[in-house]
Amino acid sequence: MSDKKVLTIQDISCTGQCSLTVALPIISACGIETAVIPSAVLSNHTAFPHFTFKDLTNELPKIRQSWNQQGINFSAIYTGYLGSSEQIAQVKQIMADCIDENGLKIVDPAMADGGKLYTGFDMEYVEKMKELCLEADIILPNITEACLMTDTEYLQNFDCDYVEKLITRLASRFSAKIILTGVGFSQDKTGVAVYDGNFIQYYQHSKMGGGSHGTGDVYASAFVGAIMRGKSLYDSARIAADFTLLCIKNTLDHPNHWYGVRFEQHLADLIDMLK
Ligand code: PXL
Repeated sequence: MSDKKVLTIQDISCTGQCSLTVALPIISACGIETAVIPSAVLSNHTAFPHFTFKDLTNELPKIRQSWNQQGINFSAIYTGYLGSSEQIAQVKQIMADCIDENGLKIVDPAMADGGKLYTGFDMEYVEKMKELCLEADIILPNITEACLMTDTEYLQNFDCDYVEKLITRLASRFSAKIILTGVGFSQDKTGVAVYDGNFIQYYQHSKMGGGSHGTGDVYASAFVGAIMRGKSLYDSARIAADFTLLCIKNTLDHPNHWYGVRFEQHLADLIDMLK
């Protein structure tokens, strides 16, 4: 197996099954060495009624300088939820200084869902996130994030024309390949639209539940694991969707488990999907 190394930069929500606590186990399970920089430490994610928040922006330049002195670099850098708009400049610097030549830059602009920004984010953060996406090789916005990044009205129900408009607008601003998530054209279907720079391909599957917290992070992490294992853009998007769906199904009968998805029992299935 390869000796590729991924660095992922996102928060540690100490409990709540999102960001680093799903990225680290999922990418590692894919057989890929995974390093982390925590962007912030929270007691739990921000969909809980209360949370603590410690921004770690000041640590980022120190970590970068230490790695630069020691020649520590990564084959890919994958970013998710970041601590503040000020932090994004530091993340750009890490992307420039700590990546191998031809390393892959993957940005999940994790900042919004269901038509709304997550608690704590504002339009200044959106503007900075757009700057980070300019650096990326692959971006994985959901529909809400794509709307915010392209000044497009958010629609809950939409058709193919709307999705193509969103992708065209994203492609005119960003040179990255695009995995647009949460793309479903009927009540009981969802999926992704994959734009490789030339064509759009869709992957649709059944929709389970009314949307669960942390599934964007589960999806992006499985995608990163698959692409690092040499799967194509479309196959990685499909495998990540199939894995996320299994995790959601595994959580539906557990109403107290509203805060995340029970992904752990399906890591073995993900490993199988990569064979
Ligand atoms: O899953 C996205 C996410 C990550 N990290 C934190 C969050 C959220 C979504 O609400 O609050 C802290």
